[in-house]
Amino acid sequence: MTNLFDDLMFRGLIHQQTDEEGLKELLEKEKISLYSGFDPTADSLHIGHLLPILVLRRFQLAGHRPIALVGGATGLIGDPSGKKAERTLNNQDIVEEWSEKIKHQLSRFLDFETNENAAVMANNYDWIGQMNVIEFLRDIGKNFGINYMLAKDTVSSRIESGISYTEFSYMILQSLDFLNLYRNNQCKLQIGGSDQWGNITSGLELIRKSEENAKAFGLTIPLVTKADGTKFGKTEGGAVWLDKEKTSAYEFYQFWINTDDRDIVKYLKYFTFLSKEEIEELAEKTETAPEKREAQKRLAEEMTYLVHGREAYEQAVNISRALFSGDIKQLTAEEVKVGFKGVPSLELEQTAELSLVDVLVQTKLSPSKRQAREDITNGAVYINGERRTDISAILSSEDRIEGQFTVLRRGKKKYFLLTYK
Ligand code: 383
Repeated sequence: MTNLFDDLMFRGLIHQQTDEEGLKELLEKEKISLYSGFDPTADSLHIGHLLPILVLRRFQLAGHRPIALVGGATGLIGDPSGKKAERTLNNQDIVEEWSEKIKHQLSRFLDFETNENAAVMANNYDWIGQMNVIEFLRDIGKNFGINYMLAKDTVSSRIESGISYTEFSYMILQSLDFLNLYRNNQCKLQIGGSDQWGNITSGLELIRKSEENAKAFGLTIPLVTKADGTKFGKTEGGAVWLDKEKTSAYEFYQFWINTDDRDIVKYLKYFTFLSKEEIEELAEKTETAPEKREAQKRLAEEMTYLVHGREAYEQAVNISRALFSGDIKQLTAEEVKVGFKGVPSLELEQTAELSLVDVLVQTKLSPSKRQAREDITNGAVYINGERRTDISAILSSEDRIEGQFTVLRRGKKKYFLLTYK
């Protein structure tokens, strides 16, 4: 296997480092512990969290020990990094519930069983939750000069618009985590997105002031950008979540399939564990036969497989194929539900026996009965992917997939879903 550092370089995964030479030397010399933190600000992680998680995994595959930290305490405070406005505070019991979910999600990506360098899960509530104010201000606060804190981007950018003492203090808590993990887990490196640079370096500052001859490091990962200038990880439906109840495996698969040719090589390097050779081969295919979208298919496969597993990946491919070819009949009811999420729908009585003409009008697929008849005779109307040309057709139970859905289509892409009570 290639050297970890060279691999990270090749993939473009390093944005800033506090001491490049020093870290390179350290990684060659010994296996280290490193950490990255995730605040429970929602009930699921999203695609924006993937890069640091996967970098932790890259370190683990190279023999180092990753520590995944859930911010049970910091999630109660709110990181101002990258935020233009003050966050609203979430209730304690909600944050606790979200912490558990996020812990569970994180655990999928790292190996907690392996002998030598098993991953560690940490929650900063364990050491911050019980800390008292006097201890906090005397032992920790004394190490932070106000000028130093005010000079941080995350604070200085908010002086005008306003920042509470609560969010202002956030960096102290994250610094305390680093010091704590440095002392108790021999953790020598913290990684994070580029938005975390300020918090990471203030942690190093605290370690330097608190420990004699301390040597610790910080490394940030670039912000994922898109060639078209829009924000990465957002679709019309909002964020792309890692929880498949929030973003189905099919939607997740589609997200990656839709990657722009101009971004594809970068994303293959960032997100997959494919080798340099495999990536170069896919880059070549994008050059010579972009219409085949081989690289996009491979990226979507790798990612869906990694996040949702084999079965979900196969289901996503099956749905995509059926929607592309129009062969809806071969889908299961579950697949129809997932594949047609967001498509307009209507719930009918179990006993409903409606004429196709009436249904077309009722669902507004056709503007009038006359037009509906014309659409049918013209061959523009499909039921579960099969063309229907009989204007006197009645929709019966045979037109229901597993008794639950009927997929109507008019023309090339106007879909409507009928469900039954
Ligand atoms: C808390 C306590 C620590 C170390 C880190 C934290 C969390 C950190 C933060 N991170 C973001 C988050 O939680 O807010 N203060 O949503 C995101 N991260 C990672 C990465 C990223 C950052 O979880 O850039 C994207 O995913 O660092 O925005 O002791």
